[in-house]
Amino acid sequence: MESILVTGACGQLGSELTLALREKYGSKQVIATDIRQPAHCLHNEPFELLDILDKSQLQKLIDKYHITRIFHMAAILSAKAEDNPLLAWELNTTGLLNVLEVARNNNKIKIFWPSSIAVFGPSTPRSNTPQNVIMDPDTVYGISKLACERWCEYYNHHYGVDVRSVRYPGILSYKTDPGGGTTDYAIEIFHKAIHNEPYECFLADNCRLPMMYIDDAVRGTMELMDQPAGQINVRSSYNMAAISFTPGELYHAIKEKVSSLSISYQPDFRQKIAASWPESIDDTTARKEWGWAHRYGLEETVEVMLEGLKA
Ligand code: AKB
Repeated sequence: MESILVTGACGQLGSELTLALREKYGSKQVIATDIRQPAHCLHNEPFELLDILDKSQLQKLIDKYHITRIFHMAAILSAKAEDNPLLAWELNTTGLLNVLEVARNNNKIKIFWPSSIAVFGPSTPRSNTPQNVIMDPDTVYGISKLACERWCEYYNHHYGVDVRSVRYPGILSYKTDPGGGTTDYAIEIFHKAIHNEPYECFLADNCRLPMMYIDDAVRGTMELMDQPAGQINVRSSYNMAAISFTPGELYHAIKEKVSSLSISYQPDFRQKIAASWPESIDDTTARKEWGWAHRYGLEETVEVMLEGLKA
């Protein structure tokens, strides 16, 4: 019987991942943790407060609940990380190292840790970016994610820790707000659309980025964790793709359903971050090794986002 701990369980991905894990394994088997319990958190018990920098508290929870899997989702995202680079580095890297260390001392624990398309940088080929390629991220978030990928591989190769990871693109969801990412525009625009308000986009009209609907991201994450260990050859992080679009294309796709929507463009510092990331991702390795396949195209994503927000 699995006993699962989720860090960052009140965040955008953590919330819906916790709900999906509870659906599959039963509520009591999934311990949601976060540094605070915000009012909008999607789930209740069992919940424990956890600052991921507090390794002894993490160890206490592992012992208390006999944890067998950790989904370590707590992180500071790309745009927010630029406000406080040292805090972002500390939280993103030491947080993961604490999780890897508890797993090193308990070989029953399997870990999921999310990387990001932010590991790529200005010198990376931007179109159909391969699994293995030059990586020179120039954001603190990207630097921390790349360092963490190296740590994951190190702990797997040197200590046999069963850690698995994907490089998430921007994630679209309607149940919980995103928390300070560069791809957040793709959610904000839906909120404006359903309130019949104009949208001022902080990225340029033609800034193409890889994106994914949250149900695909959650399902893919759970599928990766269910594979036999021998099938997982990439222990840094897998490229994982679904759709790619620009703000202009997303605007037109939404406008087909909400004709009142209007948009203007005021690119800010996030445009420079986005311009250093890939436009599209080659995820052949994930598709071959563990059968990753997305289900939501742009049209389906627009439909489900609008319906969800209206409801
Ligand atoms: C962000 O924009 O920071 C995240 C990501 C792509 O990792 N959504």
